[in-house]
Amino acid sequence: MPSFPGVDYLDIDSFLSDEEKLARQTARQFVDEQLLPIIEEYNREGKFPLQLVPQLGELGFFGASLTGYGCAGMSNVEYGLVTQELERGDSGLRSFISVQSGLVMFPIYTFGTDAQKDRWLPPLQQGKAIGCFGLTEPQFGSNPGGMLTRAVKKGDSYILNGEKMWITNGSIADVAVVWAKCEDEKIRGFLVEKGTPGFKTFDVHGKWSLRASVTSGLAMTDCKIPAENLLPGVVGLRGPFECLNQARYGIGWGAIGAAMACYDAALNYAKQRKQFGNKPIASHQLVQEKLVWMITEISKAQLLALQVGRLKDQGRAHPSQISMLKMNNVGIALETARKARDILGANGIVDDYPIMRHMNNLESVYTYEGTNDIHKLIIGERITGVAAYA
Ligand code: TGC
Ligand code: FAD
Repeated sequence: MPSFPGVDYLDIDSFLSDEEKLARQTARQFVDEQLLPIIEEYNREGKFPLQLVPQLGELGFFGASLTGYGCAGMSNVEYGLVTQELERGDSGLRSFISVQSGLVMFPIYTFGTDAQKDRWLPPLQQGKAIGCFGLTEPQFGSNPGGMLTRAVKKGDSYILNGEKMWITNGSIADVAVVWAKCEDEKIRGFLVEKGTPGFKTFDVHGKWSLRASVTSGLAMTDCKIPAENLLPGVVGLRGPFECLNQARYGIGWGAIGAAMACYDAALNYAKQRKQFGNKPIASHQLVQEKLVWMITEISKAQLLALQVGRLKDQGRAHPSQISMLKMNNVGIALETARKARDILGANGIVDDYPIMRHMNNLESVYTYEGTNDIHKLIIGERITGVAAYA
């Protein structure tokens, strides 16, 4: 299969360094050679392609922007370009990387003890261990501050009780980063290992979205973990939110990849498909208008991602700027997928083409890591000074 040529209407490549283009090319080749030949089958069967995980580790994609512990030390822009390519393949694969990197390795790296880092970061980086992140609960999604999960200190242990829901990688994870309220009503993070008595997982079935990704519930019933499994470096909701900044950033780039895949499929189709005589549908103004909307929004999304990435590399990205990146880019990717599906007519609904899979995936991406509307409210609070959540 020839390598994907990319989508670069504004010559944004001229702003990228050779290292950045190399990181993107590595991920592009991996997706073209390893993921695309199998993804429709895995999506149809509702399975995650677990066999790809060690290779993703070897390529340095786990914890890519961290340093030490075998991590690649990529810049944020390099990491973003990697997630863009991975999500061009499938949002499920990018989800796996986002969770492993931004939601599991990042909190251990940033808030963990040396012993926790030594124990978990090398195998997580290599893909020999898998992690998950438990913040959302059945009754608390957009407002995790209301969580019911409790951690009570008893001697040299913590006893955890509660339920987490919609947890990516939950049942395949060796370690779960679980956020729970302590007796002082403050939220803290804990490492819960697979197999701990009182810790159970169950998978969510019947998903029409992110079918090639594992989504689970976590149930903790008098689940006793050693006190040294507390992440000591942070207290309060700031802890999980700092992790979300990392993952939301990768999603903002990743969504461009899904949009690129849909645009590319629609453009190629429109140039081949003929109706009303011998002219391809690409020659009609209404079809061109849709393609023009897509390439314009993809180009704007690329500029937004690159600017937030450059700010992040300088340590200057504000969380609300990352919210704009996630909100805008997932929104335009979903709309791109819908317009692309339209251009393919009936062919748009079958998995001979990637469009409907991306469209369905993007419905989850639109909701997780802060819904589209929650990000509007975050930006609204930043510009007006008034929080409008409650
Ligand atoms: P609020 O009172 O505003 O803040 C509490 C504390 O947190 C601080 N903070 C942040 N710190 C760093 N980064 C951010 N983005 C932060 N946002 C807030 C804040 O300064 C405060 O600190 P302190 O020290 O004063 O205590 O919190 P709130 O309860 O009013 O909530 C605000 C709101 C709605 C924006 C927030 O709750 C929110 O973002 N909700 C969305 C929930 C969400 O995104 N959940 C995601 C779950 S994980 C997931 O979906 C993974 S998908 C995985 C995959 O890719 O497959
Ligand atoms: P709700 O919060 O109930 O929102 C429902 C609707 O109400 C939305 O439209 C929302 O925008 C709107 N709404 C809510 N509050 C307001 C308000 N104040 N003003 C205006 N509108 C509002 N969570 C994890 O912790 N870890 C994971 O790994 C993880 N993976 C996920 C994987 C998948 C496939 C999915 C679908 C979800 C995952 N989540 C995960 C959960 C995800 O973060 C939540 O679904 C998300 O935060 C929204 O919560 P909710 O589904 O409870 O929706």
